[in-house]
Amino acid sequence: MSRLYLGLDCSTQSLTAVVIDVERLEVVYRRSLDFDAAFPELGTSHGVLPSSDPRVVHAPPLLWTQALARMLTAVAAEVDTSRLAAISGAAQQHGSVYCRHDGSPFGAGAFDRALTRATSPTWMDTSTSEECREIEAALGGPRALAALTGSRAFPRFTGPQIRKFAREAPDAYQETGRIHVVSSWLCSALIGDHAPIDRADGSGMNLMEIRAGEWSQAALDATAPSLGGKLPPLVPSAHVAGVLSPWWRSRFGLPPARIVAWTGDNPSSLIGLGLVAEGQFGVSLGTSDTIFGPMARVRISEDGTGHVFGSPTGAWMGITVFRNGSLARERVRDRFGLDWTAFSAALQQAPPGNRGAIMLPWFEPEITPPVAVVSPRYFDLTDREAASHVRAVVEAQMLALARHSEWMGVRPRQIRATGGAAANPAILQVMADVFDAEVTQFDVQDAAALGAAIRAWHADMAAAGRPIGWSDATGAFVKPATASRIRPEPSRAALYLEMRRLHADRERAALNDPAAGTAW
Ligand code: ADP
Ligand code: XUL
Repeated sequence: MSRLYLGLDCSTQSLTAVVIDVERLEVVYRRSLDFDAAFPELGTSHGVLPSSDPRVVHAPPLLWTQALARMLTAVAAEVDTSRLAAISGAAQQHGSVYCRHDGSPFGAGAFDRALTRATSPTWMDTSTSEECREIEAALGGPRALAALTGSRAFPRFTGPQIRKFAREAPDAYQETGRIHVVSSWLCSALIGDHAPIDRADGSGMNLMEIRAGEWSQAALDATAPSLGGKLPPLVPSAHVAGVLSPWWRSRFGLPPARIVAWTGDNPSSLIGLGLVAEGQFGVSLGTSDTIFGPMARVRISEDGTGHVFGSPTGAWMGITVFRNGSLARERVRDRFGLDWTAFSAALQQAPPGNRGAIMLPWFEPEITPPVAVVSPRYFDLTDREAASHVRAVVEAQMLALARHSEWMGVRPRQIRATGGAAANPAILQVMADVFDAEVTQFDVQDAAALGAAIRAWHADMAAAGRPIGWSDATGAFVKPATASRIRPEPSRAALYLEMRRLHADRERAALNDPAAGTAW
């Protein structure tokens, strides 16, 4: 009887499930659950809670466990789960969940009773600049922190968020016996006890020594009191954390499947896109835009824009993250009253290079480069035509992706694109032209969930003493969408090299001068 593996991805706005059949080598099930639509009573918009301070972006952790229960109800009804051998998952990175030391609420399915804090700061939160500065100062500056943990301090990273909580709510912090990331919170829910944090997601906390894969005592001390005792252990991503707890089995009629440690959505997408050798690159155009690729050895981003995370393979990955991804594209789309078809048509109407017009689409505070306040900028973008504005937002995003990934030291020749907006070939053509690289669209939206399913299979085989190689495991499932290869137009290569320089100039001007490029 052929075995099945379930991969889950709890992203910002939705939970996705993918089931693979490893004898037929096919994805046999896919389902996605939109948080806002499925749980209107929790009051989220785009997966997060409304807030009077735009820097504070939280979500209720019970949203994620309720979504897990709703999803497993569907999986149990629609999949032959008697063949389910193992489950793993991925989640938005950096978000933190504050729990009691006692793990028994997980076993009882009483996830609300596990909590010492009702809401979780998410990766979109930018409210901890002060804590970032303090942590960096305590550890010898941003470069020293990056050399130690793989990244300088970023407001969304878990360490600065923990520091803020410990300062603002010292009693609740003291009551907190375990601090999870979103991935280990959901893994805990499945095994019925506190789960470990895998090294790939653990590297997004500013707390782990990036080379050794262990908590850094110096970083713990610089962050919050008695933090070491509150963190779960770090484990390799292939660690089997337990089996599906009796609560899920009796409630949903599911088998005692192995639960493989959960990881971050970006490390999981690395596997789901088959990126297992240095030189390969992925770009995810989701709520955030990210560019990432495997790294055989640790290279630190000198200008401080990128991060080095662990890879589920045990090596590392470089990644640069932009907050103004899909929501910025939507902002421009909606401003001109377009749908995606009209957006794509408008994109193709304006000439490549947009006659030198540059937008810096900081419609929300930006991560790369760090921009603390909402401040979109417009340089030589004087008309109010949809075409030039659509072209400007997409070109700006692609130029930023290209420029702010140069620190990884490898020039992308082939890019695998994923995420919601990778469904749009017009956007991918701009990506191909700006990078002067071939772009292949991979089964969009599901890369992180597919990566989780493949990781579940890979770890289950290793645990059974029959290990499989990463290339074999990914190659079996990771296939480009039909006819999705988009080639760069050679005549545009020189133009976009010039645009890279112009974009860098405009960005520098905007960062140095609050009034630069403000009119449109
Ligand atoms: P996340 O996983 O980060 O929640 P997704 O990868 O699912 O996000 O991407 C969702 C986004 O994809 C939507 O917010 C929407 O803006 C975008 N999207 C969907 N279809 C298209 C399209 N045809 N063109 C451009 N963007 C699209
Ligand atoms: C990565 C990051 C985002 C989230 C989105 O550093 O902040 O990509 O993981 O889910």
